[in-house]
Amino acid sequence: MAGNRTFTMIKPDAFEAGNSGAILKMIEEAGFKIVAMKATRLTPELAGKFYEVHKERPFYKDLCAYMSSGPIIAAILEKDNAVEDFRNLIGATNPANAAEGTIRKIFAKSIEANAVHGSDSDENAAIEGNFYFSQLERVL
Ligand code: IDP
Ligand code: MG
Repeated sequence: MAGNRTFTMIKPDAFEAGNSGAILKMIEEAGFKIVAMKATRLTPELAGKFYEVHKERPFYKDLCAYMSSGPIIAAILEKDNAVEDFRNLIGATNPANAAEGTIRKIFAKSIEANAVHGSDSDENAAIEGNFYFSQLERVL
């Protein structure tokens, strides 16, 4: 059975551009409930940990520098079929390939600075939510 939670970040490009509110509005209007949320900032080391699965990829170093370049918003979201529905809401990794009306199509600046993160599986949604939020911050 598909899980009902996913994890997202509003990335530094979208936060800096003042698009956090518009993105959160799209997320809520698509039926996701915010069950934990905070504004924070990654260090390069923490970004490296979060994206460890990509450490052999050529873009890893740049990605860690970019993700620690400014504030972000981290959130746990709830909806039926959350992981798949949220990936559909955000669109393809490269905004050039993202469908019309998706968050990345509207707000992303590049394949790297692509406005938002969305978990790719129920298992990673739980791992990523736990990375950012303590048990006390996950009371809902
Ligand atoms: P996803 O965020 O759509 O799941 P992943 O392949 O998991 O995409 O990549 C993680 C993040 O790494 C992307 O969201 C993007 O910020 C960055 N990224 C992915 N592919 C590239 C690339 O080819 N060049 C630069 N950055 C990339
Ligand atoms: Mg991914």
